Amino acid sequence: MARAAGHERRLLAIYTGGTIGMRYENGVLVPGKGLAAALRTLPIFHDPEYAQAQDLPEDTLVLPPASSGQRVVYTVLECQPLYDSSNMTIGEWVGIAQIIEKHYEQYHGFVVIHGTDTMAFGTSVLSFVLENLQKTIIFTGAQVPIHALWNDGRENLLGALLLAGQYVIPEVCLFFRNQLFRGNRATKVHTHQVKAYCSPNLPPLATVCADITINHELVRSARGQGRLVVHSGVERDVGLLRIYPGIPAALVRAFLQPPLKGVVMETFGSGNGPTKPDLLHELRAATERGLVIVNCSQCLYGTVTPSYDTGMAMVGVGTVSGFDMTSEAALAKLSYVLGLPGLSLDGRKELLAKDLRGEMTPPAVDGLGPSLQGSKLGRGVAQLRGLRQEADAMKDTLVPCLANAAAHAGDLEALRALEELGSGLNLEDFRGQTPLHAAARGGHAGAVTMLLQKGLDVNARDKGGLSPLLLAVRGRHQGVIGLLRAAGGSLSPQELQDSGTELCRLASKGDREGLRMWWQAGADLKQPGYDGRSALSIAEAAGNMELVSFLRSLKAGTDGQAPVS
Ligand code: ASN
Repeated sequence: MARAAGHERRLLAIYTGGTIGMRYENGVLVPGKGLAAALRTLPIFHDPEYAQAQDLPEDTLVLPPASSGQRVVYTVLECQPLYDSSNMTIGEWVGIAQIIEKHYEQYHGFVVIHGTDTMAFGTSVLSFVLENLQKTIIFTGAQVPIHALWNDGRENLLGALLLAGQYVIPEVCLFFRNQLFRGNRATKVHTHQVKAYCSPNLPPLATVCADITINHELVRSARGQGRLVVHSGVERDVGLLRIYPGIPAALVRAFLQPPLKGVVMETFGSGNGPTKPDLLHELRAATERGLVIVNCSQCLYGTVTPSYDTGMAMVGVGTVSGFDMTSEAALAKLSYVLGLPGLSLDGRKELLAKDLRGEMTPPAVDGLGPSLQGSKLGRGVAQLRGLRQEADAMKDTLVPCLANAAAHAGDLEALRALEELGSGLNLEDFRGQTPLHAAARGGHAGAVTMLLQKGLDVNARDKGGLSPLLLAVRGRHQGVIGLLRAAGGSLSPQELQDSGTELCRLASKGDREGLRMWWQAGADLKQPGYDGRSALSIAEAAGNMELVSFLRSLKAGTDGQAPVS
């Protein structure tokens, strides 16, 4: 997760319908057009002066400045038709994913304004069909229309816009009543209270109160370096079956008939079901002819564990454990996995048992595969596979940190060895720092040159918005600063803006070398500090004439900035 850098952040707000924009017709609520026009009249949603000065188009609104001074500019795309989300299907959610794909490069993030009834199905579907997501997507809506005098829509929409505008949380999220949830972990739990959503098995990714608190360790880092991929070919013949006491086998048989290809079965407690032979016979017959059954619990909290005979029976008939997934997530995952081309049935079951998008918490050690639980040999194979998965996961976690340690130490040999492991060097550690950040921080010109040659982004920003160039300035690594500048490195507007106070501090200490580093990195030495004074005025006030003439000499012939060598 990163605090987003840049003065202006552009969002696309996709309005699909839902109570938030609804109006009464014949005494009942129906979707209402013209949400952007309504928002335009509300000062918390639109600053007309800024919009006019920037000549923003009619469909584009801008929030008043945030405390950071950042502007969130958002374009409202009103879908046609607008839906009560009870009428939405997987087709509409894939459609939203395709809208995001079409506009992906134009915007920093996306807000999806949606009805609450099926929002968790929508967020779950998008979480699977979007692969290599690098930007924030936040669904939100309301229990009371935004047009009502008192409503929850304003707060929810404002929070979603601020979070999507100011933070890079590369996940499909759901924001409701001050809490940002991972979309495939959330579920609607109240028909009309404004605290309509909860995330039973994963704490919120962020909470918005007096301050925004991000739960950093929960936010998944961006996966893959490639382009966004939208998996539109989802399987629609999937279903949800809730087991109830005494459910007749004949009813289950009727439900499991073709063309159904996958079923999420909601069982009791920790995944237990009735062990009536005729019912088990129907379930087994279905899995044996290739129907995929995912076993989820009817309980909101906790996970599926076969600790009872009645739970083991569900394993025995060939179901796949849904662990602690919500039914919404399980159904969306089933559609996604069954829609992937070219996989065997066992391959699909294996994917279903894996955590793909943070949707579930499989057991840490004995992650037994779905189709390998019957025999001793099968369990051995599953454990071996679990070890391999763990090793892969460990590699994914360790390699970026090792690469950064090697780059920081200037150890080219270690960097080459890590590159040969196959993940390349274009990696980010838990702080969002690339090996180029680390090499710049360590001041190793050789490592910097190598990493630039390997194509690492000279202007990559870490989760705090810092560039390799800024780290080189802080470390006073003159040679590295020159290399980064020559490769197109520049300080971000935020870094430049923040430099004023640091320049004044250096001037007050008479630190010529420190000032030279900033100048070399392209900072404007006239940049005022927090009290409006510049480094020069501080040097003058201190009577440090040597520093004054030094600062004047640096400025000569330029506008205060160093030329790029
Ligand atoms: N029926 C509405 C919908 O899902 C409920 C809401 O948005 N609060 O579209």
